[in-house]
Amino acid sequence: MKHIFSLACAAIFASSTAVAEDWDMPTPYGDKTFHTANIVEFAKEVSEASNGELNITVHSAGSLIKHAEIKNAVRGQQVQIGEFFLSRLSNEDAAYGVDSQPFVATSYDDAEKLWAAQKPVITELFAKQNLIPLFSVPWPPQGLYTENEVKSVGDLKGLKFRAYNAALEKFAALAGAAPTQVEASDIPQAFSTGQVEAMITSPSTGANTKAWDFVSHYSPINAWVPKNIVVVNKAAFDALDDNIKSIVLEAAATAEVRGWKMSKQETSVKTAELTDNGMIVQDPSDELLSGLKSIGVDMQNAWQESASDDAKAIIDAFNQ
Ligand code: PCA
Repeated sequence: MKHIFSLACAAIFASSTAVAEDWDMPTPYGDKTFHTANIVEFAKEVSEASNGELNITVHSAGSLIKHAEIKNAVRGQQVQIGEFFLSRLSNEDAAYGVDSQPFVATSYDDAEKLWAAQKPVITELFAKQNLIPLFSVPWPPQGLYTENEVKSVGDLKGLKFRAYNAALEKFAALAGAAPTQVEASDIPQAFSTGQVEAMITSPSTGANTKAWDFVSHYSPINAWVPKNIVVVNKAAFDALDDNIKSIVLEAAATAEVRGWKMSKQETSVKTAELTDNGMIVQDPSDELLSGLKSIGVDMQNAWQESASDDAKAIIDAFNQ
């Protein structure tokens, strides 16, 4: 009897260890970031719903894989799943970058509409790299951080400007500023060492990096609403049992809805945090806004020339 029992235990143990999976999930963003809180909750839901058969460990702030390498790390199965800033892939295809084009989609409603048009196109592009997009969540609308009040585009001239992707680099350069790429987690150091003196980012990233330590003005220019995306390696996903696959997809759908909600809440909460810490939060002047928008128009024209038909179709669908 005892023998049969231990055999049974061994069988249960063997079968559960055979199917239990441990996945690593790198993200460039730190623990204070709402995106990170959202993916930690996603991982928890998957682990709970699967009774520990799939455990996802989130590695924040670029601790496991640097931002620039995350997509390829998932592709090469160095990790099974990961999060990154979607428009960083615009050098591979313009379709990845539509959400970071200045003044195309500037509100959450726009962003939702744009994502609906973008999703099928990038899903196909990712499939060619054996990647499956699971969910995507926007950052709050992007605003301008400067030491002095900016009344027109001319006031940006020569400012050392922090950028996080090619579109922002181009935007800053066209505005006469001097852009440098800096990861979100390196922002405080970049300001304190004088590498940069201005930036465009969300109130979330501004508050999380204590922008008030370096600059005194914030202007919610709401120039675009860029997204993070979570992708999974197709082979890793296909290797899961069907019920675990469903659990992952369900948790992903929940995380997308929760993430958009969190993002919207962040906009007001984090803008208030900037004010509470002494920053002057000021709507942009008409002159500044129209100057920035005209740079956006030039960028959009250039974008149209470089984009594939599928990428252009995203914008057409969005404009309908
Ligand atoms: N925060 C990230 C991306 C966009 C945002 O709001 C960053 O500044 O790097």
